[in-house]
Amino acid sequence: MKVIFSGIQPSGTLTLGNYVGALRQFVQLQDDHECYFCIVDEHAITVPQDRLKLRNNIRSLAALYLAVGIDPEKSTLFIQSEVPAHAELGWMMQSISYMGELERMTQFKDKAEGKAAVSSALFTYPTLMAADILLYNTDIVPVGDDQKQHLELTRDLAQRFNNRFNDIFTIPEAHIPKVGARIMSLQEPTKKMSKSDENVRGFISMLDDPKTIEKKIKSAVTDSEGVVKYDKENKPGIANLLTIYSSCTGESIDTLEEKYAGKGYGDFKQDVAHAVINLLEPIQNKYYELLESPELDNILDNGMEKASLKANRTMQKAKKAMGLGRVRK
Ligand code: ATP
Ligand code: LTN
Repeated sequence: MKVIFSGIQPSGTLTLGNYVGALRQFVQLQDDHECYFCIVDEHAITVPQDRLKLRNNIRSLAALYLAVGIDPEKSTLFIQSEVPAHAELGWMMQSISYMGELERMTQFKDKAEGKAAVSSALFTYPTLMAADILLYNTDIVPVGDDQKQHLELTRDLAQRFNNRFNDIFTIPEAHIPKVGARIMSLQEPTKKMSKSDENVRGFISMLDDPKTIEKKIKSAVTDSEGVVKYDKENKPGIANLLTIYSSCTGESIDTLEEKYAGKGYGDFKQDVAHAVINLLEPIQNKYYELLESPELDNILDNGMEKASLKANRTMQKAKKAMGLGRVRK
């Protein structure tokens, strides 16, 4: 069975973008793959975090993973910082990566831009991500479009390690959805929808109530043409709403364009809002049931054990290959 690994940062409440670009695929993949899904809290601290908020976000993300349908009988769900091998292999990956290749990462450039204090961890972030993936002999990494570059780097580092030391790591491949790989901000439709956006009207949180969802979609930036047509260049707002609608209901964008031919943006936006609400409501109900339950802790304990077992095995091989530690006499 092929191995799947993916991670999400507990850096805020997940957005519709996270669901469509990442989470939803995870659920589909777990039936016929060995799956590891990780709450990457060590990635979240590459930018300042409030201690209590981070704690809450970690638990909330675990509950959301389960609420969307991750089944702990099929998949291993765990918290990155509870498996120390991640940070350890991350360090080893830093030793084989180059400043130049990390400087090219667009996520770093975007997140560092205009900031007075940028942590060195934000810069080396992709080496930790490579470690996450490589520890599990991962074949496939389901992610949104924005992670493509990090995946390329992970492949380069794995190949470099294998050539330089010993053939230990599987070379992973990215798995990017065809529709919805990049849901855009509702306020600035040329920017990706992001859970850490300062403008909350830019994103739909997976926990937003129906009224809020309606309000956000109604105030989404569009254009003055009044035609519901997919044109990413000239009508990025409408193109984004069409993608959202299509991702929520499964109807193709062509079908939707036909359905709204001759109709205004008002009707269209109302229906987009309903599609989103219908998708999120059952997930939210399940989420609130799970959040405070001890069952959630049991699942995370089990996940930690299962993940550690596999990660530690890879760690031992990697250390030996690099010449770290000692051999008993
Ligand atoms: P942050 O804004 O806090 O950096 P984020 O919202 O970009 O975070 P991540 O935790 O970095 O979310 O991403 C989790 C997964 O969701 C990744 O696979 C990423 O590719 C995917 N993803 C994030 N935003 C979107 C989006 N707007 N559209 C599609 N997929 C997305
Ligand atoms: N870098 C990713 C989150 C992430 C991840 C991973 C995704 C960390 N480790 C391993 C897939 C596999 C992000 O910012 N979305």
